[in-house]
Amino acid sequence: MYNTQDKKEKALLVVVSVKPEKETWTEEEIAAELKILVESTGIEVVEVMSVHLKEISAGRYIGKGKCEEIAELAQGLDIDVVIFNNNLTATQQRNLEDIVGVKTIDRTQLILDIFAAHAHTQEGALQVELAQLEYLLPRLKGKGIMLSRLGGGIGTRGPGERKIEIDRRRIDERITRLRKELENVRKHRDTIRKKRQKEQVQVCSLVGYTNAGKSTLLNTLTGAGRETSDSLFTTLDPVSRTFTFDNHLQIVITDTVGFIYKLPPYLVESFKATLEELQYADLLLHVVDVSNENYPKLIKAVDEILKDLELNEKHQLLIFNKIDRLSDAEIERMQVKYPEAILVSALTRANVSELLAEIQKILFVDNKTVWVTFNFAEMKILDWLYRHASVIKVNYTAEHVEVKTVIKNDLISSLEKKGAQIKEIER
Ligand SMILES: Nc1nc2c(ncn2[C@@H]2O[C@H](COP(=O)(O)OP(=O)(O)OP(=O)(O)O)[C@@H](O)[C@H]2O)c(=O)[nH]1
Ligand SMILES: [Mg+2]
Repeated sequence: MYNTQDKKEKALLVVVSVKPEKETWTEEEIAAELKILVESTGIEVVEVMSVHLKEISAGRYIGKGKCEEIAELAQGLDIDVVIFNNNLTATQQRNLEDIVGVKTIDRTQLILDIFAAHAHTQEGALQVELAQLEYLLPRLKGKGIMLSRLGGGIGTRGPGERKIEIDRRRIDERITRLRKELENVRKHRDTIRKKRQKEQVQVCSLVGYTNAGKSTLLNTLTGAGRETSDSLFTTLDPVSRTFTFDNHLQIVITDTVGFIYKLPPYLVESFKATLEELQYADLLLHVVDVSNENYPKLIKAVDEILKDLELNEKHQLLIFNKIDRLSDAEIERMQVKYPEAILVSALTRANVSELLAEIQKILFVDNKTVWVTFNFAEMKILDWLYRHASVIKVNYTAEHVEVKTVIKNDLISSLEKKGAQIKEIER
């Protein structure tokens, strides 16, 4: 899908580790994931080189000798692109490319290129283009870079591709326009969300590492016809589907962009509108591919991103997916180790009804409808309620704010600690 030419582009990967080690992933794990990412774009990985450093060079990231080694290797192996696993500054990238002699890109550009190729809808395209431009801007210095270079890192045709040179000012203008358009998207979302809140619909959001099987699970549950694939970052646009339980209770399930270890900050920033949806979820369905032997670290990587997004306090249900690839003994061992997790296969539907029963229990059994009262000075309680409960009605009296809300039982005490008064309503 990326390479239209018959000849596959050839890549040399460079995995740099800096001593003392700050990484929680081993060098092998990092290299393996980078290889999968690159190969998912249709590029052939010819060689993986590891570089050990005591200190990062501000100008080149790695030492001169190593650069020359890479240049030699690239020439000998007929390499088209050198891909670094770390992020490079504009200066480092430029200097490296000068010495190495072939196109040299970093991990952020690789991921941006993958995103660009997968942005099918208008919103996805807007968000990716914004991320690409923000990444490009500091790289414009000195050289007149063709914007067509964007998304051109690995031979893709990103939405930002233009044949003409665009200067910094025009990029700035474009960024402003994109931000404005995304703001409209956000407003539209807000309207839909408010309607849902008014109707008291509970929302579950699928989160998880890229390729965990989130979209497949959504399809299995709702027959949504979402695109799924074995390539990474298949889903970029959030989608919501209604699911109705046998007893007619309804919930909304949303699918969203997958996470990855060290998600480039540009992407978090531009995908704000998408990720914002998660703030309003009543329950996060954290899907994990347990057939990946590195799964504990994938869980950790996702939890770290959730923490950065201030979503770590949200109720989370761990869903271990792809158990059809495990032996019975492995499944049993896993269940003992993670008693809170629900083990399923989105593909074979194994255990999916248990999953649904658990979701129903969390969303509906432990809930209470209450009036929450607090002083105007405590308006942050209202924000908290929007994030943690389902707000039905807000009344402003002369002295107080009164909020009718449906909230999980176990959250009531933390609400009282914040200084709110709670009155239960019989239903
Ligand atoms: N064997 C097996 N494969 C599965 C299962 N669930 C999903 N897959 C496969 O895993 C791959 C990724 O599935 P997706 O549903 O696209 O994953 P995703 O989490 O939505 O990925 P992104 O949108 O890229 O973040 C696809 O090839 C699916 O067919 C499962 O239960 N068992
Ligand atoms: Mg998906």
